[in-house]
Amino acid sequence: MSNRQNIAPNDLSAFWMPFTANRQFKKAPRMFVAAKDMYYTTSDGRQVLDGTAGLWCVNAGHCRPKIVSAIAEQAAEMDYAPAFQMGHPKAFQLANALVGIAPEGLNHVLYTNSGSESVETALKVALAYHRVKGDGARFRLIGRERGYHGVNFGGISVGGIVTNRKMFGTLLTGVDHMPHTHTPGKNTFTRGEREGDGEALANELERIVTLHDASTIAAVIVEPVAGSTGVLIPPKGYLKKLREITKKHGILLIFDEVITGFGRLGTPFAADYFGVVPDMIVCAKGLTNGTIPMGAVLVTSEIHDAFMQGPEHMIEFFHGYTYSGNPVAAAAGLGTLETYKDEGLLTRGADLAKYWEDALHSLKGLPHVIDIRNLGLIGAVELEPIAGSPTKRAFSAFVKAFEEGILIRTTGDIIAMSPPLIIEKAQIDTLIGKLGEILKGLE
Ligand code: PXG
Repeated sequence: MSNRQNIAPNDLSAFWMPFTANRQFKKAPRMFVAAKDMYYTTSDGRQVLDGTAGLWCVNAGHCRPKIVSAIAEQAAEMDYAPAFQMGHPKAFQLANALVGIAPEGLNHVLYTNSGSESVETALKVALAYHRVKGDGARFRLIGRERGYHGVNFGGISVGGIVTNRKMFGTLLTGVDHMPHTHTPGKNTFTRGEREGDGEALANELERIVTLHDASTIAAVIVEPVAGSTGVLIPPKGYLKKLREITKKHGILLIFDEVITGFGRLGTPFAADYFGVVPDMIVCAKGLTNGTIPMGAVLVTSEIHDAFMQGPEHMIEFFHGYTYSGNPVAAAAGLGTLETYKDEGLLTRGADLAKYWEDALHSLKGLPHVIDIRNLGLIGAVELEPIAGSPTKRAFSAFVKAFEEGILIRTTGDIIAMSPPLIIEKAQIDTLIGKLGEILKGLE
């Protein structure tokens, strides 16, 4: 049976799709049926240039041979091994490989199955860490306005996107939020990081520490570059200052690198890009190139070692998932890291970043474009909302883009792009060129 068949809309009702306008989608479905390198194939046989690495995860491009064969071979050899009180070699190999590319000092890995679970895991490690050190009064978790840390209860509690929070009751208690780093209407069309207000914004954390007292705060969690909320680039010096303040007060700093991890900024992790080493890194997505669900939390030896006490037959940390370190996912992770290494992908973004920046900023002056932001191989084009119909203009751009053969993402009236790290300059030209034409034709 061909996989190119058209699927009738009334076949689509059973699947309640995630973060999707279900009724709109099911009236006019957009389906991908195949993918290779930089391109998807649609159900009607068209090629679509992937401007978003799937959902920020397919960093090595699609259906890469080493990853495909690693998955196939592992699935045939050993599909599953119990995750608790048993092991299998690839989970250890992958942990070692991850530590090998991680910033200095992040020497231990806990596995999860998604970014959301990685966030929950990191928050729980933070609380438990202080407790095993005899500092259990540190129970507060500090996030940031407009932050996105997945969709589970801890993540939406420390997160700051109102639509993701308002339906879900009281969330976690003991959470506070720093202000976001965006300055709408100011600093527009900045290339990369802006100067000026980094330290002042980070100092807002001091205000929160003063309010609650440092002795009650367990951890601060931030995305080094906020992605889902619309690509907010931190001002220069901001993350360094957050590190200084957290260190001074004995507060753990968690970087949520679900988007920024694995080469997105032209360095293995954003921590490397900004020269700031957190106490934990939360990751997922690019870990397996989007193929098999898997996430991880990298932690320092200081954190890990604090748990390694008490009788040796006792479980040290009461947490984990059935699929933590799943063999097929671990094989996919190894195939992915090998592909990144073979092709220098974790640093390739550094060579392309300037070309990407120039291409993006060439859209300045086109109709409705009110801001353009970029860092590494991340880019955002913010559109003036249609009065009374927020999000409609960007969504029309998204649908038109799909029809014209490019895949972009929108959040609110912001178009976000994050192509696979294998993208060629000519493909950047195509992506941005087509987007420009679409913007010219928008209502
Ligand atoms: N943290 C961050 C910073 C993320 O960006 C998650 C956690 C949650 O990961 P999971 O694997 O549970 O989805 C994310 C996910 C988008 C978009 O286009 C972003 C994400 C997911 C889907 C779409 O903005 N980020």
